[in-house]
Amino acid sequence: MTDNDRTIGIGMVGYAFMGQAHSQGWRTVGHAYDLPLQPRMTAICGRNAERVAAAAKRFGWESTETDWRALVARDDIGIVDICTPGSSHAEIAIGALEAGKSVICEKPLANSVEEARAMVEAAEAAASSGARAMVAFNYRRVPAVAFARKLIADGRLGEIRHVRALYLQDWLLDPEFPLEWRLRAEIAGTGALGDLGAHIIDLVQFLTGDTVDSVLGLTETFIKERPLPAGAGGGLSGGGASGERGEVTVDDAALFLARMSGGAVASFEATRFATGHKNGLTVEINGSKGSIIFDLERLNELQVLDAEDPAAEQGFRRVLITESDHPYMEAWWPPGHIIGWEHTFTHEFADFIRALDAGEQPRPSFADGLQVQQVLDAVVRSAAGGGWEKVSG
Ligand code: SOE
Repeated sequence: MTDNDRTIGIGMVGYAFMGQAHSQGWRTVGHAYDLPLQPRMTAICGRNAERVAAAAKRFGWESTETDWRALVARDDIGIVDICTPGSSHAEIAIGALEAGKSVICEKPLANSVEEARAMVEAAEAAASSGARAMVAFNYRRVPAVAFARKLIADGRLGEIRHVRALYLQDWLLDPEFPLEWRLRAEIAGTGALGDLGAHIIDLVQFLTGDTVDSVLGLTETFIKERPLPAGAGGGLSGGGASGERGEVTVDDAALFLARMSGGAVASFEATRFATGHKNGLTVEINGSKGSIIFDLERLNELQVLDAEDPAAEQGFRRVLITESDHPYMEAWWPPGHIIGWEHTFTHEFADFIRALDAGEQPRPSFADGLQVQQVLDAVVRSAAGGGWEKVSG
């Protein structure tokens, strides 16, 4: 904890999986890092008063709101943290920015390019008053990823030729798994593409420093109908007990090839049907002087190959990214004492608070989020039309 007693109130919207993960980050960040500004867990917001009160108690928030408009109007809130499904991101983020609050918003930034563009405009308009906006691509904040970024930026891999990025889950294997919000286009936008594909698009662009220029994609929905969840509302008729089923309106899997702005070729695969893979995110990058492999399930490690080593000694080295001078690791434990997935949120909040205090634009910005949205959009167009699509800027 810093000696500094300047504080900034956080108002978080949403209290499900991401709300819980972000709460953990906010609880920790001011204790782990010496920040110029102490975050305060001022208020948590959700539509159901009883449930949001229970979440506040469990996660450590000081007060509750049941309407995001009331939250963003509060004088004791400086940062609004959006952990809701994609369909509400634009409305809440724009409302918060117009109220002069800084915003951190879960990914993907929005459900469409138009919404994302409106969010960028709101962020640009609010910047003159000191408000800043960031999209929460948390995997940039894995120390091994940030370290790999540095190796690549320093030219250690030479010219980048190949990128292979996979994000594999299997939680939809059971055809009786209910039609939850992530499977409905009007709430989630897309399926595996936006939920998982957005992560690997951002990661690849972050790691290589290049952007995706054009794509050739396909998407598939293996199970077309699923049981309505018990008590389903929000436009779904009936639900649960009746045994009624509803249409899955998003992709279960999305695959695409890409050409990168720096000349590399890339392949991406995002799926919720990779039997046996729970949250398998891997990125491999091959350059003229070396390669790296990152695997989220071994997030404290980076595989590094130096193609300039004598041929007889060449091979991937497993580098343990736990030294205090590795990115973000100064806050944690002695070398070899590993960290976990939840630390990515702590790290992203530390970066966000520091940027805010310094009057700088935190990255990834809403403009970065818009650019990822444009890649997603190009994949959707390509999957529908069957041909290569340019990512439109
Ligand atoms: C579910 O598919 C999910 O929780 C994503 O929404 C997250 O962004 C990802 O980090 C893990 O998987």
